[in-house]
Amino acid sequence: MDEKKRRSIFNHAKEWIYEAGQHIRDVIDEPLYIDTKSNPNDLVTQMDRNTEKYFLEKIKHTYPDHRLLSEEGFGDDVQSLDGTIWIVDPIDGTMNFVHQKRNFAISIGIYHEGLGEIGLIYNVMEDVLYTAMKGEGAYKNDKKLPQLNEKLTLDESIIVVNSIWACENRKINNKKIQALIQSVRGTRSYGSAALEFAFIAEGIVDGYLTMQLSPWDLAAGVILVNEVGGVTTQANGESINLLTNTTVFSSNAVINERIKKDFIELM
Ligand code: 2AM
Ligand code: CA
Ligand code: CA
Ligand code: CA
Repeated sequence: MDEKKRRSIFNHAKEWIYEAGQHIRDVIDEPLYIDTKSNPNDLVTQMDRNTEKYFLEKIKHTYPDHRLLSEEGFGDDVQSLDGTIWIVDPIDGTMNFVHQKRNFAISIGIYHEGLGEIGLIYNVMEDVLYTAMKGEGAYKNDKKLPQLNEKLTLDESIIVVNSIWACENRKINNKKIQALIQSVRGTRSYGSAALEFAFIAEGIVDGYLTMQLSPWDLAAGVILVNEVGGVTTQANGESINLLTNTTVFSSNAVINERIKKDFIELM
């Protein structure tokens, strides 16, 4: 994708993400209609659906040849990475949205022929927008983020983990995770994968290990992390497939190999 095209798509995405976020803030105290999906803790609200429909309408109107891959099912049935694809999570951190009315984000990753071109992650209630374009670095509210700390050591690192260490047919060696938790300075869990990637890019946490994410959870985040010199792979080190659910380990490059080698064992 040429630079002018990328810039123009970026400007639209930025305008729309701000508008969608403004709307969510405007109606944040109105009643929520909460449904559950795969299990009683897997929540969705009318705001997830309405926000996704908003992006669908904007994208299809402005870019009829672009496709949308998104969580709540209003987008396209995307089976390949051909062409330009918007990978959108209308609300990432729905449980936070429902319970806390904060700590959730809108995430947009835009890929062209399988390559990450544009990433935007909007922390809606804090009005903080993280953005990145391929080869141009990452930004927080238009301020360029520095490259990640090249002198970071494991014992000075903060790692994002959550409490789910098994899913479907994947399990992790819990003993090694305990050893990892004891080897780092601290752990955190924010409940929004998109924000967790953005926080790595910002350098306020140093890694994120999780057993199951979907394409819309990570599409923008991997672009942001990449632009500041971080590394994102599956937990076993293989590259991420943008069309399937996946394990993820994303971190500052300095601690990446060591953690994968010494602490992550899938069984
Ligand atoms: P969501 O809020 O858009 O569903 C919670 O730790 C984070 O993991 C959120 O970013 C959440 O996205 C994501 N997630 C991915 N798969 C999930 C699942 N099966 N159940 C709950 N959260 C999931
Ligand atoms: Ca969800
Ligand atoms: Ca999500
Ligand atoms: Ca979501």
